[in-house]
Amino acid sequence: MVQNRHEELGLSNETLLEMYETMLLSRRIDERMWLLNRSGKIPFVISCQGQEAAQVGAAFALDREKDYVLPYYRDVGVVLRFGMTAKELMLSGFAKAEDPNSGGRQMPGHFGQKKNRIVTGSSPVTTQVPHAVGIALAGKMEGKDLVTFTTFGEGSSNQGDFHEGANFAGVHKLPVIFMCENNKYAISVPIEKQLACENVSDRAAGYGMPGVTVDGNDPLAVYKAVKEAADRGRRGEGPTLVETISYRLTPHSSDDDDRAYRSPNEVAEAKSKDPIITFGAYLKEFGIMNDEIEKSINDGVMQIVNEATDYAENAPYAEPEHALKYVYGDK
Ligand SMILES: Cc1ncc(C[n+]2csc(CCOP(=O)(O)OP(=O)(O)O)c2C)c(N)n1
Ligand SMILES: [Mg+2]
Repeated sequence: MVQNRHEELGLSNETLLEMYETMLLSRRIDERMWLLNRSGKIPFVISCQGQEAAQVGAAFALDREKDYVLPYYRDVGVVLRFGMTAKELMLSGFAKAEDPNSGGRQMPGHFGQKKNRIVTGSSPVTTQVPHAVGIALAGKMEGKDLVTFTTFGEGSSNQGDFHEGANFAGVHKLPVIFMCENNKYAISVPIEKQLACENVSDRAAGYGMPGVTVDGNDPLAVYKAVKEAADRGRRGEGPTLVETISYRLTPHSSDDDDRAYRSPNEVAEAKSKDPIITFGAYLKEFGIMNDEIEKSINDGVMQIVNEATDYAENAPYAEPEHALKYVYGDK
C-alpha cells in the first residue's frame, strides 16, 4: 500500500499535476537538446535528467513573487517553475540573440532572468552560494520578507565558497536554503571519493544550522523539506541545508563519455527509479492522473517543445559587434 503524503502537505490535485507537468517538460526539453546536439545543431548540453523531482519539488515550495533563486547549471526544473519558458531555454541552447540569459553569449545552463528573480551565476562551480548569502543579508537589512534558494552539486560542496557562505549565513541567521543535489558523481569522480563524511547534510552541524537528507526522486519529500526550510527562514531562524539524493541519468555533459567510469548496469538500475515514472505511478495510485490525463499532459508538453525548437532554430544570431557590448565602458 502506497502511503498518501500529498494531503498532509496540503497540495491540491491541480498542483500535483502541475508539478508532474513541470518535471515532464524539463525532461522533454533536455531530451530534445541531446537530439539537437547529436545532429550538430546545438553546441552543448548539460542535463537535468534524474534531478527533475528535486528541482520541481523544491521550486514549488518557494514563493515566486518574493524569493530569489540562484540555481546551478542542471536546474531546468527550477527555472521553468520561476517563469523561464521552454522557448527561452531553447534560444539559449541555440545561442541566439533573444536568449534572455546572456543574449547567446554564454553556454547553456548559465541561467539568469531578472524579471523572474533568477540570479545569474558564473562558470566556476559554487560561486552562486555566497551570492545567495549576500542577497539574504540585504533582504534582512532591508526588512524584506524573502528567502534565497541556491543549489549546487555534492562535488561542489567541497569548494570553499560553500563553507564560507554556510558559515556566514549560520552566524548571521540569514534566510538561505542551501540545496545540494547529490547525483553521486562529480564528472567521473564517484561520491565515495568526494566526501569523507556520509552525507553532505552532516556538514550543517558545523555551521549551526539543521541539515536533512531526503530522497531526491520524490518531489513530495523535497517539497516538504524545502517548505520547512523556507518557513524557518521567514521566521528569522536562519538557514537550512537540504541534501537531495538522486542519480545523474546522462553523462556529465554532451562532451563526456560516462562508459569510461561507470557501468551500464549501474545506470540501468538508477533508471528503474526514474522520478518521472515513479511520480506518475504515485499520481495514478491515488486517482489524480489516469491514462487520458497523462496523454493530454504529454501531448501538451511535446507541442511546447516542438514550438520552442522551431522558434529558436529560426531566430537570428546576435550581431557580431554585440560581443563587445557590456565589456568596456563607453568613453
Ligand atoms: C571551480 C571549478 N572547478 C572545476 C570546474 C569544472 N567542473 C564543472 S562541473 C564539475 C563537476 C561538479 O560536480 P557536482 O558538484 O557534483 O555537480 P554535478 O555536475 O554532478 O551536478 C566540475 C569539476 C568548474 N566549473 N569550476
Ligand atoms: Mg554531482
